[in-house]
Amino acid sequence: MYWNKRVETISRDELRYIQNENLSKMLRRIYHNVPFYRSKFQEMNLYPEDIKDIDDLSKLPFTTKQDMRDNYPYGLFATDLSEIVRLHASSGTTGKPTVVGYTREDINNWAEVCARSIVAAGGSPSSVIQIAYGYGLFTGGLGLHYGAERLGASTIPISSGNTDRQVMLMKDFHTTFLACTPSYALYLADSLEEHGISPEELDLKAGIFGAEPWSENMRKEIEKRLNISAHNIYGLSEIIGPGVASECSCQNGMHVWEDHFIPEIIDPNTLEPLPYGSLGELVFTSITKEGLPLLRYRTRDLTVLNNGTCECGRTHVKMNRVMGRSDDMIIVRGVNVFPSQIEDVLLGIGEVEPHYQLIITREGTLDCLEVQVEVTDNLFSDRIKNLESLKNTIKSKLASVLQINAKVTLVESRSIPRSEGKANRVIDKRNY
Ligand code: DLL
Repeated sequence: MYWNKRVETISRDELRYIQNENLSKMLRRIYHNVPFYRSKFQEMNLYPEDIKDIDDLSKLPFTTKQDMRDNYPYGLFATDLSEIVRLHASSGTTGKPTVVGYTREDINNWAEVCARSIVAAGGSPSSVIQIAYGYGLFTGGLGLHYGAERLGASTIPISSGNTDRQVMLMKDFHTTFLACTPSYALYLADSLEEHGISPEELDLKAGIFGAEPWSENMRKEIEKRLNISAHNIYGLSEIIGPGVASECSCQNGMHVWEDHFIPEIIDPNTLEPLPYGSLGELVFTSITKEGLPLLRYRTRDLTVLNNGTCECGRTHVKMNRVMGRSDDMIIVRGVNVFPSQIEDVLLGIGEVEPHYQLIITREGTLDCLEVQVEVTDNLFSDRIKNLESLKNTIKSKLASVLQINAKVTLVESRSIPRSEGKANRVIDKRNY
């Protein structure tokens, strides 16, 4: 089953023609409308007309999260704010979030790629789709919501959390298709078990899970415990949100919807493009975006692109599951966290030393983040009451910046191991 058979099974030659056309249009748009890109082109003595083929992409400059930060909030938008109908945001590296904007046409294209992704994973117009990704500034909920509605499925916008209610609705509304993070899928499985509901009593058949790394073993567990087929879906706010790439029934890699997003793999150190089959950093150029088209955006996600044929008939290249990051971003309960954001909060509070460690564990199926931070000798020997109040201040500041609750442990000065090189601030004990 396809959502858009013509495009999903298009010949590589025709696809390339469309990509070249759209790339030219996109380059003209950013050159004329985004001063940041115009000056980059000028520095390199380049004009949009110099780039005639996607093979020439490697001549063009990259865009990074730092560029988004430097141009906060709207500096990289290629349209007037009056054309923007939606804003979303994801974690920035420090206090300010990364802001993304969509025109009506962008929302339209986003619904299209999400509909393709849901159908590739086994959804159909007769599906009952429970969307348990967060709604709000996070792109997961609303992105897939529009895709599910575009498909004509019965869409349940339940958002994340409130697990008892999720379980009740899943049973009573005869949910057939689940969309949430893979760790939440396992949490729901636990909850079903607690309620004494076996997966056979449900109508669930398939699901799309993403927004955080997961493994083949985790897939097996989700499939067994929920009695469904579990599919990987990838995306990032800067490029559009969920629906950049998604898995078909072959379950061995995610088709990148290449008529909208051109993927490249580069060596994160030399920044040189690498051939298909090599492990490296994924880079995207969004060629149809109007609101915020990005040129060679460095995702920092490490993976492999494969251009072999796929049994499902789709011709778009496949990316392997994300194997790591080329920066220090971690994902806790589906929320992106940069250690630098935590450092920013800690140093802003004073009274604590600039020595901290983040310990991530999995309790049952849920991620837990513990922030251990050294406090000054004076304070440590101080009254418990003061320590408690400092701990609470840190906790609530972290919650407002990160949108997740972290456990805060105050430790004695010099008790966190020092490193001679790059400080190892993150200890990830999760077993994916
Ligand atoms: O996580 C968009 C999304 C929502 C994707 C729902 C899939 C489903 P951001 O919050 O901007 O956007 O985070 C993007 O999350 O660069 C990856 O590091 C990670 N990520 C997303 N999908 C996957 C996946 C959404 N399937 C960042 N596997 C990306 C591993 C993923 N990591």
